[in-house]
Amino acid sequence: MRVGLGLYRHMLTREYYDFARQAGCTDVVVHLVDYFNHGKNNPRDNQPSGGKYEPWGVAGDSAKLWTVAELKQLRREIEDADLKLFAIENLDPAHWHDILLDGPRRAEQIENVKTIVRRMGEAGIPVLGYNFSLAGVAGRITTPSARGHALALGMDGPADEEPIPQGTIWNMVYDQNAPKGLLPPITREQLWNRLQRFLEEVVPVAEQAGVRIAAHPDDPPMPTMRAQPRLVYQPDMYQRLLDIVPSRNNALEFCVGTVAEMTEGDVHEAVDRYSAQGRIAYIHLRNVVGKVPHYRETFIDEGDVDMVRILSILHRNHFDGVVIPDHTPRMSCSAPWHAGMAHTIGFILAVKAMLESHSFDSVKVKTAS
Ligand SMILES: [Mn+2]
Repeated sequence: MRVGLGLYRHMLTREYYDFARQAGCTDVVVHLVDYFNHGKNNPRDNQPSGGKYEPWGVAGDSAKLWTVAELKQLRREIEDADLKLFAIENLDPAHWHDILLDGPRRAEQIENVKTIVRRMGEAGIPVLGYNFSLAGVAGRITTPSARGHALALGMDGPADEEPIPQGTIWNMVYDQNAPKGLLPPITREQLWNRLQRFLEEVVPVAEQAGVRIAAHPDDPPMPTMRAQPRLVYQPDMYQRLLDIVPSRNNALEFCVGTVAEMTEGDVHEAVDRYSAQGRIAYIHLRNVVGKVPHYRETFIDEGDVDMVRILSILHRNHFDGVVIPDHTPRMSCSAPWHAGMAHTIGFILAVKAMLESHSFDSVKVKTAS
């Protein structure tokens, strides 16, 4: 198990790399999509939040894919700071909206994704995280509900009143000139079929390129959001995704907070089940109180999830990927994002040190049961 930090696009600078290294990380997971582009209600000093139904921002340039030279340069800059570039998280809606929507540009956009995967392989970046979701992350609210009245995200009731408008997908606007109107609703099986076709076409290319594509579950894990179905909103549904193409390269970006918010199953058992199969590429770690549609994000060391147990299960199952903090509540200081991340990383490193230390064998025996 290695410990990393997730960095948004505007954080891909030496200052943030040094911060990650100083906090004790060996790896980084980078976002190349600028979620904050023209986002009215989505400040850059926070995780992308948006309003309950407001998109995060405007998607990128559909004609411009990330080049091998750009990816290699990024990798070099990160390695210069003594870190590894472990993963790129999320595809740009501009590059694959019609794969999600089964739209007229689907064939062209499947080629986009294959090209991105091949280029990542050439640049030596081992993992691509993605989120096969129409509504994406919507319906959340911010309240001072974490310890010490820290501002944290949460949810209070379903989010189906406002369907997705045309030109918007996965929290982002990909077509600012789209005709007025709403996205027509589809069935859950139609959406599974779109995912299946995507995996059947892309995973063989990922295998050739030596890249793992890794799925985030639906966050928040509601059966529907904005009047559209969702795919992975209970722990068992991850298995269906994995079984579509049984390959190490068809993997998971396992989000502990999201799985803990699911109404069925148990997050500790799910971590055990999927890490034992060797199918988790990397982990988002965050704690939470409650389950959908009523939950609150919390600091790592409070909340419903037993983080020592999660990390000990990963250790016992020889998880060889990266654990990164997901989101944290905003700490009261001039650098709330940094403080939250450093606090979470410190906690993870302490548990990791304990698990790897021979002086704590008795603790290991106890937690491994
Ligand atoms: Mn997550």
